[in-house]
Amino acid sequence: MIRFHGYFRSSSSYRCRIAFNLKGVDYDFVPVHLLNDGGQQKKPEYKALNPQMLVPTLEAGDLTIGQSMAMLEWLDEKYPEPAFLPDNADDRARVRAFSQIIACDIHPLQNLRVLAYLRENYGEDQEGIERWCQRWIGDGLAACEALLARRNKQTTYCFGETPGLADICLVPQVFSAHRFKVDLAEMPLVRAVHEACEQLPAFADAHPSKQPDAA
Ligand SMILES: N[C@@H](CCC(=O)N[C@@H](CS)C(=O)NCC(=O)O)C(=O)O
Repeated sequence: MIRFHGYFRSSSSYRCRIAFNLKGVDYDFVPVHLLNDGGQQKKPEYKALNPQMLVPTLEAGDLTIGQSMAMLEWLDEKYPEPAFLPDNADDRARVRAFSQIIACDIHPLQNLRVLAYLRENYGEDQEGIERWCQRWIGDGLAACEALLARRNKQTTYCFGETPGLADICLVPQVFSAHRFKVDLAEMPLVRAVHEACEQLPAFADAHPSKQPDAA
């Protein structure tokens, strides 16, 4: 049985929850509260599992890994249906490029430890933090919108008629955009994909508000 250590509001945990649901894979959930007890991700027993002290962590037999994108690809290889990636190299590259805007260039800048650092070392207040997040999430999602506009044909999900890796990354990022009051008015394609995904139980059931550890 897979053990999955995560936190309800963590985007990278949210990605994996969507992925488990789409694949129909069961797992034991181990909550790691990022704020309680000074941050349970910093406890030695968790650090032994994940030296980065970040959620999520996945354990399956001999495998213990952090990094949600590695988990998504592992799940896709272990449980090929439904596929998260298209069947040709060019389309796979498009999907990965879109997903990596979110996973590599947006999400790290809004991470709890980065925001805490801005507060503690640069004296940022809540308004300053929101402006920081709005800037980086807004710029990144604007690039995602441009990539969606560039598709040869408009599709229900990011890159097809079934949801895949790009959608798995986009939906949690839009959740964070709402949380940090990012204006998505000029991003109709991002909003349309988000709305379509939210209609699917795999996405709806993965929403932070539905998790057992939701505060
Ligand atoms: N690139 C990593 C990012 C993991 C990450 O940043 N996790 C955040 C929650 S979304 C975290 O654990 N933050 C705890 C902290 O900042 O102390 C992944 O995709 O798994």
